[in-house]
Amino acid sequence: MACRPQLTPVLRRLARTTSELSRQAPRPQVLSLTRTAAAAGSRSLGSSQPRPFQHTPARRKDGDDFTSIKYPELKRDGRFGRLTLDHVAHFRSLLGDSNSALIDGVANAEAAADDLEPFNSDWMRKYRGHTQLVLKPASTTEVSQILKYCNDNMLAVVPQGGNTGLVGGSVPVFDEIVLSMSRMSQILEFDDVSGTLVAEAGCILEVADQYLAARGYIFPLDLGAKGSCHLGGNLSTNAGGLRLLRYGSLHGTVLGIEAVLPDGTVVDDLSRLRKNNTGYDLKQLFIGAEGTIGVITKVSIQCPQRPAAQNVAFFGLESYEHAQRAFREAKGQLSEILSAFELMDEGSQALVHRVTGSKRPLESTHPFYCLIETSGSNADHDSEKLSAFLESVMDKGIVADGTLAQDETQLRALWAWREGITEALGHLGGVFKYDVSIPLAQMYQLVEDTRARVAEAGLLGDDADGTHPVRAVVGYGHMGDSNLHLNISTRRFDPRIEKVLEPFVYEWIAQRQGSISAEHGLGLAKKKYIGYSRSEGMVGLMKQIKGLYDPRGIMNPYKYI
Ligand code: FAD
Ligand code: 2HG
Ligand code: ZN
Repeated sequence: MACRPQLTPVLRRLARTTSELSRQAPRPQVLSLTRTAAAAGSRSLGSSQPRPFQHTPARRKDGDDFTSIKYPELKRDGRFGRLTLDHVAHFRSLLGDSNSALIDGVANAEAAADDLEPFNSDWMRKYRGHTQLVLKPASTTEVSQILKYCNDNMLAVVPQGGNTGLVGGSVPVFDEIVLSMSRMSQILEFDDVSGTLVAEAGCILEVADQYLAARGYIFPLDLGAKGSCHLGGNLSTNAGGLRLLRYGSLHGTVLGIEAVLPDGTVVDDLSRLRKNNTGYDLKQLFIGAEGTIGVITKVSIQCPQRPAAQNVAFFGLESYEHAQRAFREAKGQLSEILSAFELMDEGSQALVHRVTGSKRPLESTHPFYCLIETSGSNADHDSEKLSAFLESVMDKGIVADGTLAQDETQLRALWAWREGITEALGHLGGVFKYDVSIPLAQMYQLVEDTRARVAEAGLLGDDADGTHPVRAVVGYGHMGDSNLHLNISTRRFDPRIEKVLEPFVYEWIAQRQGSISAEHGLGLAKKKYIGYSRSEGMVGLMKQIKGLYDPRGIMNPYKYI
């Protein structure tokens, strides 16, 4: 992927014409989360090398972080059977005796505890279940046999991909069986004329993208957890990510799926066709179903050609109004080469800086920053367009300061200031996360109103002695998709925080006809708030679909609706 060193002179020229702007030659900075990650004993999601998700090696001895204890209103559904040694023996007969296929805590809970822990705990360490059995099928037939048996015996099941979900959907609440898709990770087919990729659901997103890169193609989804999340998990959450603006939603790019219903029926809809109007488009129901109606086993997806040229610019802006103007200009001037438009507030960038210690991309601080990426096939054409864009937004006083990546390393370093926010926040303590969609004009107002409310309640303070339980209220997200991530970073648990935030945030969104879950899904975290964004009638229809596909209710219970 070529980045255009020629862009630097453009910025230098602009610096001479607009004196108040402190533009500079780009300074390469690579965010290093690894150091702090190791120190905190926490997890690190790389973006360069696909690598398995690093879970806490040792089981936590304390029990008060179990979901069942933190949320006493959740009660185990008595209709579900309890696992017995006979059940485990049956699963061994299906999958074989090897540890790679099955983790058994039924026979000896204590001995298996450390192996089970990564499957019981979510990425944020906010949710923790009590599973005693992890099954790792290696084929669709095995998934089908497992689900049929579970359905017949009323055993509840949680499908699990890379376990990077942010709403507690991928881990059990009580003793549900975890069905891990990690052994179904093969790329099965690629057509280098049409760009159609077919892969098993457990294929890691970054592995698929690297496979495509070697063939001149790109996966039409990219997100910070790409080194760990699975394609099946991506589809099941209908993940949006960093380039939805350019490549659209999975509802458009996914051509087909293979899935297994709870009764073992294989849904054979692995179409490779772009057009297929023969009957209901049933695959769409599985995209965003979060494992509540079946298990996705294979995916067929339309992949675009990998852009030959890519550029990234990082800007500082004086207000949210300026960010909106920059977005309007970017769409108008960069049109078909614009591939990402991301927003970060100063609070979010200050926290990344605090965690990584990396030198910031710009000399001065600003209330807002935008990261713009362009991707195109003609480097000269793209460069010309970006130069004209930069000149214009600076001349109009929309952008206060900016820097451009001059090579791949700098491009990655600039992206890290955006992609690294979630991980940095995770290192600082607890986080209340809201993933919302609101009409653009009002989007950042939610952060300001929430911050004011938390401050008025006397909970917010960036003090060294840690007097206040809330460290910061920050906002960032996919501005190009009107998708805001409101994050409240906390120092410690304090019941007053949640009371101040909820239902305030949800009511605020509902009043503006927004969505309380723009891209992360409902899982356990948002289940009870669905009514703020969906009418009773719509929820009723969803329940009918759930009842039709999963009449015994064994799939990912206690979540979603
Ligand atoms: P899991 O977390 O394992 O599961 C998620 C849900 O899908 C669960 O309900 C699970 O039961 C179900 N599921 C998993 N696999 C299957 C299957 N094969 N069949 C049926 N159900 C299944 N999300 C975004 O949308 N955009 C982002 O930009 C983004 N950035 C992120 C950055 C970081 C650092 C992190 C930690 C997360 C981010 N996420 C983002 C959230 C998360 O990565 C995505 O939701 C991702 O798609 C989840 O994939 P996974 O394989 O980890 O699924
Ligand atoms: C992102 O856009 C992800 O970085 C995660 O969707 C957002 O952590 C979050 O709230
Ligand atoms: Zn996001």
